[in-house]
Amino acid sequence: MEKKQFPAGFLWGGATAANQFEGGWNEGGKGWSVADCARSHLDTDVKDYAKQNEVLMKDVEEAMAHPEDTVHYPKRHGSDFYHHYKEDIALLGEMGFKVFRFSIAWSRIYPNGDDEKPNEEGLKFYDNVIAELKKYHIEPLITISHYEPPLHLALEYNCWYNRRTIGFFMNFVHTTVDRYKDDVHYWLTFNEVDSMIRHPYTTGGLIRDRFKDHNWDEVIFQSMHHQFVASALATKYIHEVSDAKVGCMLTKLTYYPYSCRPEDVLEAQQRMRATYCYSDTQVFGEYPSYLLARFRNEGIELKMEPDDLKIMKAYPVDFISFSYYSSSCVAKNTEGLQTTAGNTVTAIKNPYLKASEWGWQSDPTGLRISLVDLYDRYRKPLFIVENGLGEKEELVPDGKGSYTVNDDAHIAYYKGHIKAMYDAVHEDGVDLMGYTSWACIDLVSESTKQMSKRYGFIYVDCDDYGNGTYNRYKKKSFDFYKEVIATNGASVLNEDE
Ligand code: BGP
Repeated sequence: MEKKQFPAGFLWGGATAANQFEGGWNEGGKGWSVADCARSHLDTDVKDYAKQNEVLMKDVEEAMAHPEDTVHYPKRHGSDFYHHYKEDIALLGEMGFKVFRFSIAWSRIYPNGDDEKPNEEGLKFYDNVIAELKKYHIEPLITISHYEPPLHLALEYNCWYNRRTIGFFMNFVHTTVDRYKDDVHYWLTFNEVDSMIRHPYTTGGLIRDRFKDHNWDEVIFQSMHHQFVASALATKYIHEVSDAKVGCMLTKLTYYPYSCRPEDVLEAQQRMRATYCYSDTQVFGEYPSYLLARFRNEGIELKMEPDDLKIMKAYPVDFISFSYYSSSCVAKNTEGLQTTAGNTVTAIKNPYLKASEWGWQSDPTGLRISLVDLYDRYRKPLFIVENGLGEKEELVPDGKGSYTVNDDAHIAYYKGHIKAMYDAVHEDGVDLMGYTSWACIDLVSESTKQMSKRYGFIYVDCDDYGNGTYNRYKKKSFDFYKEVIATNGASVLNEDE
């Protein structure tokens, strides 16, 4: 029988984001970003997302008053990629990565966001990163904005709520695209564009109590509207100056009805649409009718310039990228039902799935369902740019004078998801460009700001308080993934035959 494997040219790799990975937060001329003021939640329930995502002015002032504090603001140190990039990329090269997803810290290039000129030292850092990637024939996949707006834009302009931020963002886009266009073939405009709703501070630079007199939902959708226009303008520019492909990036929240009661099925359908409305807007280039209905019914009035809708229509994305970690259930009547956390959401627990320590329920079949749904809906290539499992781990001697982690749970998670995506490609005819696991190297978690929620193939010796050597160690999954890439998936897909 013919060996199963992924189509030739499948882009295997891993993903990171500057705000959680890069560190060097006050070096090389970098300015403050909103992420540098994101406080860790070591003292609260890590499953209680609602409280964690509301950032007030006093929180930002407190953070700014303590520029030396990297304990409570762990994104300031991240995994210190800023000083380890050569070593890290060499390890990715050793694993045979075809693609590496990372983001460019906006405040490293424009320290305040509204500066006249870019920071040359910041640009040089990414020149170096890209040069290293080239050495190992690794394609860069760049997220232009991943939770990193310059803090100054939040304080001076209310960031994405203010239309002027489109212009500031486009300066950043012009500078980075001009600089790196010869070496970059894949760009994503905004990470999880929908996350404005769940963490408006990190995504949109929106500080809750600066909008006391406003309709908060209107603030969020207005800010998102500015991002939709900015994304279309960025796509236009990238297409004008290069052959690169541009993708949107969606948090793929997959909901099942808790029962076959029609009301539960309807509830699940509504929730799924509430997720799809963002990719619908970026792929079809227009607001879907059901989102417009919501605006109408809730009295949300967006301020638009005459050409906004034309711009959105004229420059939709080329492909759809998304994150997928787990699935959840929903019911019309939730009384007496157990809940659990997912990626910045809380929903009904699925009795058939196992949850991680953070409550996220692993569900490889849900990935196949998600791929099929997205492809049927859009008929454009898909790219899984985040998928992984956060686990607590321990370093143990590797018997060769160094250390390792026996991360069997990661390996099991990847096996299940790789098989599911193969079925989606092979059986269901989905056009899938590639797969970048989250995160290929341990980094600070977004939702809880913990280092101990470890995703990587590579362990970073640093704890939740920032203590450690920041040395890198290969986990057991390092060789596993190396083999997956070398065999284009065959090592997993044929293991039972
Ligand atoms: C996605 C984000 C990432 C990320 C990941 C895992 O939503 O794009 O930035 O970190 O989820 O979430 P967490 O870090 O909270 O475990």
